[in-house]
Amino acid sequence: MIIRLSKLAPFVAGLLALAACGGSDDGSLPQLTAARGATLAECSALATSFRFAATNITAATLVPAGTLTNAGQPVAEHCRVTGRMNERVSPVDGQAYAIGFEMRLPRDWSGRYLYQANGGTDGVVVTADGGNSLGSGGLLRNGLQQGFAIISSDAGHTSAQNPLFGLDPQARLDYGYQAVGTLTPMAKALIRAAYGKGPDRSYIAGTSNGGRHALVAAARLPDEYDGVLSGAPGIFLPRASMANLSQIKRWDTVATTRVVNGLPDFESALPPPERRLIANAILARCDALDGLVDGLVQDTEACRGAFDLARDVPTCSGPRDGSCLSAAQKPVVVAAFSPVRLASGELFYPGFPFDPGLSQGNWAEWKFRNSVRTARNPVSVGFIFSTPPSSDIAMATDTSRTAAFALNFNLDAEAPKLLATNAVYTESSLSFMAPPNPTRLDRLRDRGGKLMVIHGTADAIFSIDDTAAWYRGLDAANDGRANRFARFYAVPGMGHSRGGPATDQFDALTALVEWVENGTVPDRIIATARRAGNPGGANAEVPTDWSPNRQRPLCPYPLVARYKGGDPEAAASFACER
Ligand SMILES: [Ca+2]
Repeated sequence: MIIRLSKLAPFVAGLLALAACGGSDDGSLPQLTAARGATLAECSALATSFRFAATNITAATLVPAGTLTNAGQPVAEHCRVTGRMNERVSPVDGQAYAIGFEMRLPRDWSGRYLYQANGGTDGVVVTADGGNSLGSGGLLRNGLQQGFAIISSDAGHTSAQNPLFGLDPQARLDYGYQAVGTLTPMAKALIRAAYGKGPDRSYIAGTSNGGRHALVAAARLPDEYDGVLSGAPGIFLPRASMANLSQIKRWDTVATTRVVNGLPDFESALPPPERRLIANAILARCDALDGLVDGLVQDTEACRGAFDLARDVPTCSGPRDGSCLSAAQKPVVVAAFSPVRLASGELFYPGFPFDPGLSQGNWAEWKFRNSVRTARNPVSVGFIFSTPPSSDIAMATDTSRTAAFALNFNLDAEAPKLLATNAVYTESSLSFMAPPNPTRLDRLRDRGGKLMVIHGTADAIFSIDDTAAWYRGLDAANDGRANRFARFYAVPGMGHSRGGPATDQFDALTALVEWVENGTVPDRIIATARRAGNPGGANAEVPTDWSPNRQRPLCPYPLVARYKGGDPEAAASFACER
């Protein structure tokens, strides 16, 4: 069939008109203007002069230059304001709750506001310095040093209330998303009071649970934030916790020691020598696939087809001695990297790609200890993510009970509790923890906002495959052009948020600001390995045969850093390609 151009003309004209008024049909999106700086006008007076609904300012103090330092450099003079919002007594558990926060307001301000989203189960007002809590290891310049006005909060409960705050329905919602929504307008008003103008540009950044907070804000608060930086996001965090717990029983079948220093510990199921054995077998098959044998597997996708644990790791004919895996161990390890499914066959949580970063200590921390010894997973699942919450209150303080919870964990019986509600807990944990419609970020996109997600390939708790699946969904929802406003970068070898045999030092926040405010597309982020002498602090897991400051580009998914020749330690020797 031939359609005459003249018949299409009105349609084409309509498209052009749409594009001209900021529509997305030609691929262009609005360009936000750059922030303009200002100087702090008020500090100590804010303690009494600043008024905001449901807000109690407890102190406002000038912090002299050099009181804080980062990477050996002083942080300049700034104002620290502390306070609480929504002070209340829970009608459910009788506890006093509030959303505690601090803001740090630099004397010389860039005009930018940063919500520093914190990790774990929150409960701590981490210093609002925009430092390593944003993700990356050893940031050379933190957010305060870059001139951001920064807020940090406990997300609505104290560390003493961890994890039993999950018994209070409002504290659950604050932890999930409402604390960010409550604090944001107050933070902007406080900035206005301190500088005489509100922020020109607003950012939210964090890693792990903080990366989750950031992604949730991208979906729930697209008008409040111009730039979102999400590290190692637990997009579906409660599922990741349950998936991890569902493996413990299987690990136990090959553990040789079950108690270490008086506490439950299953790391003997796959101790460091055996993880190094696997890492070396992965490297033997996959290191060269990116063009350079350098201890890094950039082409994770190709490695899936190239590496076969059953075939490539020797099977022990005698006792386990670090040179082999037992016939019983191999299927347990394979299962730990495979998708977790319910008995019905429904996918519950994706698997994990094989990456040599499993040799690191952080991998064991998340794979084994947080499900038993530190009790993080059992108590989060039991008290915060399940409806109704566990009635075994003793589990909050007794690691023998959390170990028992993990060893007896029945995924099919527990999974429905993530979606359950009742008269007291009216919102399910997947609803309050995950971004609603996580692939529909149209509002953020259409107003010129930008999103960057960074994830370690060897993350042992939040799977990079989950993040990749989310990004593919986002791309599909954007007709294959999500990269106009959202990019996702893998960090090969890196564990959860930082660490591992990896180039884990990178300033993604500056790249985000450049993209949001200047339209500089972050086609690559330069990342550095932290050997001894790095001013941000050394990473002991960087192999000694790497140059002290090895650099690699972090490439936007699905591109891979491929070696093109030249200095093998320099980022410029690599191209981001398919
Ligand atoms: Ca390589």
